[in-house]
Amino acid sequence: MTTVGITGAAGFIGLNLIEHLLVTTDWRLVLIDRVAISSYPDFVKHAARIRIQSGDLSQFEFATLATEGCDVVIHLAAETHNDWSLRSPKAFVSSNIVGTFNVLESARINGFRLHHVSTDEVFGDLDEEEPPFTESSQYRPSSPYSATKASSDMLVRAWVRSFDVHATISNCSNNYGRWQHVEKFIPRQIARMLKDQEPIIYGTGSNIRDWIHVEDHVGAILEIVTRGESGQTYLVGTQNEMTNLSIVRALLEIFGEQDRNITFVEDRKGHDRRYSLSNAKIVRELNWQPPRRNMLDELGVLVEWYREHEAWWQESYVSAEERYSTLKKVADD
Ligand code: TDX
Repeated sequence: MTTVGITGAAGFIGLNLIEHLLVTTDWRLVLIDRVAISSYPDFVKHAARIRIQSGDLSQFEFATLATEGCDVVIHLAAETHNDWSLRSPKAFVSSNIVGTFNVLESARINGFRLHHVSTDEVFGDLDEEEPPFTESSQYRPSSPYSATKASSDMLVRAWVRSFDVHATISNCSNNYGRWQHVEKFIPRQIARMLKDQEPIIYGTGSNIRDWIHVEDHVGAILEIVTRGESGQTYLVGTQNEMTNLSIVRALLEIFGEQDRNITFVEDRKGHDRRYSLSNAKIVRELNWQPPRRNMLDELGVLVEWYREHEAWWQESYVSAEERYSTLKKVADD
């Protein structure tokens, strides 16, 4: 039976991946995260095939110990929020660069295959009329977050070439779906509207993101894990480009509050204008079927999910909003 390690298991993509694997495979799972995972979805009935490893991947000994016995490791663990990276970049270097280095060194010691999950942000941004990024686009990261993810991708490539580590990389566009932290754009706006507060948009709201449902991203990761070729990078996008303002307007419509005010705040520093990814390679080489979901319908489902799971996000919401208000104070000073 295959044993699969998942780093960042308690995070947004991790939880969706675990739920999927528990239902669709008989794989043994090693759930690796700094954050306690036991309070998340009901894993009790699958306990026999789950091992939990709690600790920090920036510690080498923990990384090698946690991944012992794994045939494959799907590396999701990362600090991921651009806004926080502008304020506290050091944590991003530690988690995203040192953490990935330790996972790669563990791959040499423990002999597992690695799939490294990365982001479209490594390529920087695009103007409206430019064609989507491809696997050969130049790396031009804009924020400390994207620079550390770009660095981690480079480490993976070097370890494949220099040490014959078996590894694949995927760069995905913006994800939406269940279990996303309320610090991020869509859940933040949903949480605010559920609390009768105005949505908050950076700048004019004209920035564009290419949105994919997290369950479709999970499907793409598994295609790559099972059929991807070592040393290869695959871009995962759906060409579902939306402006931030159009998403907020869609959410207001779902809430039946088209007339509610929107608060436009000072723009994020270095704010990337547009992301867009070509999925031609993963479609051609792995026969991945780009999903055809209607995002507007999915947003309605998501609003209901966040309404029903307030107990899960309430505490994070309070601390994220507190953190946002201190960012604002720094900007005002
Ligand atoms: O309150 C907000 N208002 C707002 O207008 C927040 C939190 C964000 N925004 C804007 C900034 C972006 O243009 O919404 C857009 C999306 O913001 P985020 O959710 O912070 O995502 P983004 O910066 O696009 O980065 C995301 O995509 C790539 C993820 O956070 C990364 O983890 C992923 O790698």
